[in-house]
Amino acid sequence: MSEFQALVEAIIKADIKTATSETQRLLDKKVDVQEVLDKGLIAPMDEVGQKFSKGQLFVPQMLRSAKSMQECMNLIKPFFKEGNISLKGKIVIGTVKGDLHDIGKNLVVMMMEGAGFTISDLGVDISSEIFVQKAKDVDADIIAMSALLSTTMPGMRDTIEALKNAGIRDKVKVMIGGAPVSENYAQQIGADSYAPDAGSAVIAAKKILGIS
Ligand code: B12
Repeated sequence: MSEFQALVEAIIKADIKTATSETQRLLDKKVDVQEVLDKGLIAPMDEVGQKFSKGQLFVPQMLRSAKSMQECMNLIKPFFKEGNISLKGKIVIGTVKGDLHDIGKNLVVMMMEGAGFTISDLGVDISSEIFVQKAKDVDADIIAMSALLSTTMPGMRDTIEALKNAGIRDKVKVMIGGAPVSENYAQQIGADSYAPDAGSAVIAAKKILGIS
């Protein structure tokens, strides 16, 4: 049985107590932190994401798994600062201007964090100027935008225009999502990627950055 099996199962079952005690046990044993992250936390969250995308798991279960993973990440976070572990890329995320829906966006954040991305979550009602400024500040790889209202979707196009005006469109990939958004809309506005749910968002983000 793999050293990470108990942790993997705890994340999938969303058993926070076992997940955190297993993470601590592995850290105390001086198991490589990168391996704890990759094999013990990211791998089961990948599985949870895939099950969610296939409709085999529902929002509350996914939220609980993501919460378990986040608690374990808190134990691992001090090691990030020492530079011993590599994260996948920097994502600036928010819900577009005029839109206050954030449940789906928060799920995307949790899954992205679980996958090892560094996230700057701007929250809701975010203007194109703020998206662009933050992307510059953190040297983002991806701007990810969420919209739940058909009336606020144009904010996504505005942000792409603002990125062009700021001269950084070629440096930052743009990913969009939210119930009224579609692949077709992504193509229309020149976004790099669209994903229909939080599990697929991780796969799409890795794809546009060319990482596995
Ligand atoms: C909860 C909710 C609210 C809550 C929001 C609370 C919160 N903190 O988010 C409150 C009560 C505040 C609210 C307010 C309003 N709402 Co509302 N709301 C909803 C509701 C019921 C659920 C949305 C939700 O959370 N779904 C669950 C999540 C998990 O799904 P999701 O958001 O789609 O996210 C998934 C994917 O889309 C994707 N995804 C999401 N974001 C992103 C981003 C990226 C980058 C990627 C890759 C993927 C991705 O991944 C997520 C996880 O899998 C929907 C109806 C519905 N069934 O969708 C209406 C709905 C979205 N609301 C609607 C409306 C009209 C309003 C109001 C205008 C109502 C009013 N008259 O006051 C206001 C607007 C307020 C504002 N300015 O934003 C309409 C929108 C119609 C439209 N297409 O324009 C809907 C569809 C209801 C309806 N049938 O009329 N709402």
